[in-house]
Amino acid sequence: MSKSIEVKAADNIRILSAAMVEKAKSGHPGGAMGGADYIHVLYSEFLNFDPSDMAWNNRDRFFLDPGHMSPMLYSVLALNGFYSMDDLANFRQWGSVTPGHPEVDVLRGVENTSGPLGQGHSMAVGAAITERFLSQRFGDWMDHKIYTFISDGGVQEEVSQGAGRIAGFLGLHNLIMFYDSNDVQLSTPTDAVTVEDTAKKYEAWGWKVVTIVGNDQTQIRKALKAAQSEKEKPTLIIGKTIMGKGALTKSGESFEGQVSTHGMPLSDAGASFKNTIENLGGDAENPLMIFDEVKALYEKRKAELIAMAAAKKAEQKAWEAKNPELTAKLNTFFSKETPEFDFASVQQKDNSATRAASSTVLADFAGKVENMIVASADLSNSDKTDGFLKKTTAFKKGDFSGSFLQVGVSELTMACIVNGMALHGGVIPVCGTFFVFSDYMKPAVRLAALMELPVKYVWTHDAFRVGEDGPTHSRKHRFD
Ligand SMILES: Cc1ncc(C[n+]2csc(CCOP(=O)(O)OP(=O)(O)O)c2C)c(N)n1
Ligand SMILES: [Mg+2]
Repeated sequence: MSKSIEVKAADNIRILSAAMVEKAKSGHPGGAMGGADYIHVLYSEFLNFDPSDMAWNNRDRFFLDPGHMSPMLYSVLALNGFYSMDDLANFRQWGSVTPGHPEVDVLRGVENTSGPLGQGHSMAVGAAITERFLSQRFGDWMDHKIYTFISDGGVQEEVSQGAGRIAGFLGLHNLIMFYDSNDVQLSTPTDAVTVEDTAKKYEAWGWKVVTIVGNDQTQIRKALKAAQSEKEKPTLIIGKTIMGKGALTKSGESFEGQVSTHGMPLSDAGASFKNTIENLGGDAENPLMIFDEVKALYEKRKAELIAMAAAKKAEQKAWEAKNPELTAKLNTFFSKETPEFDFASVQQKDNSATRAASSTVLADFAGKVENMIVASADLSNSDKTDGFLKKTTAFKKGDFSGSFLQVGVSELTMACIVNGMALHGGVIPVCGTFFVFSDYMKPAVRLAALMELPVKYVWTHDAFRVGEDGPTHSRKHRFD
């Protein structure tokens, strides 16, 4: 039986992924090969963006969590024309546009820097909140979806607990997460470390969960369609995928599902690169190529996407004509400019504590800096972000009219969420907690710095004198 064009496209992604890693003599082929079917269906049928205007504000976003699966992302973006075969050949090389783990590059379709597991999908939660915030203010003509891709590592990372809880609590039905569940991780099969029923866990948090064969494109398509029309809950599509799909040994036996293909070239892992590429329909001598039919399929999709975006932009123009004031506001929101603000007009009391002074400023921002979102990890009345909260309301399911996010006690989640808000754009995210708990946020603060995100941190209780509460307050106990 001849292969369908759909399978051929996914095989093309597998071939490119395996070949990039082989050429670089390092990287992660196995996961990328397993996730190829999903990523192909998503990009060729579901993800809305404008290939002629990649920074279009109303595009759907795709947030990758397992950055080690970068070959999969670069490959599908190469099918879309954003990376050349030379770019793929330079994978992981100094100065190349294809670093080992993706670094935010919106114009090429990379929405977030990823690698530290768990952060990518948590950023997606922040982007999904932002989409709801903006849609509520400007109208559903600007609705779009936030897709994210998680793997076993991201599900195991503790931050997924906070991200999953918040997304379920807020009923982020615009969030669609694919879990590449291949039962293999870096050192072992997953059953060496967990007996968790992940579907039940996400259901308990208020998600809609569907489990499918993650290499079956018909099932992927069906699950994505259902997720797109979901109106109440975020969707988790658990795709049971095959690590290293298509991999063969020297003697032509299957080399699928092997832990060794997680993080080294196929030939080092124990497979035959030549046999694998040939099995997938490629040319082992010249594997970095795109099949003509696949090229044609993506070119056709490109034309459709440009036409769909043009229709959406026309709709926006019509809305703008009817809503000049809102249009001006929308433009300010996305301008990345700090709104005019007269700091001299802020009235501070003499000798007030810095957190009280901060609260006064935040209270003055409320209502004036309309795209500011303030979050706190269950400390709003202590870190004094409540100065802002008192003038607005906290987000709840179906109601994003306020501007405050009560994150609960989950500082790392909060820091990832505000990163996702900043990446989405249109809002100015601020988050607060005690200075001493900034340690819990550090991995996301680091990524914010790497991505140069304009996120604001309100860290309070950093004085030596607030010692009565010992380890939860004093900076003294942090540096001792
Ligand atoms: C926070 C963090 N800890 C550890 C790692 C190192 N690491 C990279 S991938 C991985 C596990 C991979 O398992 P999975 O996510 O299932 O990917 P697959 O093996 O299926 O490709 C680990 C531990 C990391 N990238 N981030
Ligand atoms: Mg895995």
